[in-house]
Amino acid sequence: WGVVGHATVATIATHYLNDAGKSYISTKLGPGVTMASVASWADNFRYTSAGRFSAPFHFIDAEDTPPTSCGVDLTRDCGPTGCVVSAINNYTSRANDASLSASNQKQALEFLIHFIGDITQPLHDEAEELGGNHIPVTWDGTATNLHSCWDTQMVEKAAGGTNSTATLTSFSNKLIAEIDGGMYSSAKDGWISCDNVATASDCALAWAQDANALNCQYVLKANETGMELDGSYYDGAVPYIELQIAKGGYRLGAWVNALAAAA
Ligand code: DCM
Ligand code: DCM
Ligand code: DCM
Ligand code: ZN
Ligand code: ZN
Repeated sequence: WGVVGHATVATIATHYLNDAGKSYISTKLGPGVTMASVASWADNFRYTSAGRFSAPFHFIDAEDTPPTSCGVDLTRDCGPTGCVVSAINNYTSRANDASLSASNQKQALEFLIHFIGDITQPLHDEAEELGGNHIPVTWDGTATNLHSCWDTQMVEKAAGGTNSTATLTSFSNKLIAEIDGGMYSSAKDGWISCDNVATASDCALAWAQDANALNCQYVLKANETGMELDGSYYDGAVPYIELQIAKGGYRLGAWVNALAAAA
């Protein structure tokens, strides 16, 4: 996801923190530092020389065959340099590792806030055409690629704007209302059925499988090269985008509450 997606995930997560979760965030990130304000830090860090090691942690390249057959195989798909599943496992453990410096624990939590968002973007759980980066499309006539549209253009259109407090507040509140009493109210318990920070790798693999399945259901069904996405493709995608962002936010809130309970 781009900045709006990550900030929305973090804003939704913040809404679901219990008292222990709120105090955990304040202790680890520093007083007054919001989850939304650090949610895209990992995307800046990965392009620095110090942060290059973390670039593979944003995705898992599932070598499946969409749209016919989808699936993630951790042994096959998580390479020696790591992937989003191993990163969530590593940083879940590091966030609560009292033997690490406060700054390393903070960085671990910032990575988690980001990766629990990225893992719900279907194309971050897919190897095909480099997660869609190599599928040329147009967005309102401008040349781009399928991955970028899922990360940014379609999210901004669904949110009603680019990154601003007003956009984040309205988009987050809309999705929170659907979680609490709307179309997600019966699904939400299933989103956090894996909530044991001691089995983070199993949970993250289940989350990757869940998002990867959407590549067969919708994301990679329409893959004629150069297609215009700002039309019927967007209309079909928006329910999945909202679902995945709501899911990431609700899960992240529960994960932080679980980290706080385990600390
Ligand atoms: N690091 C990490 N995960 C690990 C070990 C290290 O992300 N399991 C990161 C934290 C620092 C960098 O590597 O950004 C260097 O770590 P250290 O400070 O432990 O040398
Ligand atoms: N930052 C962060 N977590 C870190 C390092 C940096 O959230 N572990 C944020 C704080 C600043 C920005 O990234 O807003 C730039 O930080 P730096 O000066 O450390 O590169
Ligand atoms: N990406 C991905 N799978 C890959 C490579 C990249 O999901 N195998 C994601 C990470 C970024 C986007 O695609 O969100 C663009 O990556 P980059 O800037 O590395 O080209
Ligand atoms: Zn991306
Ligand atoms: Zn990312």
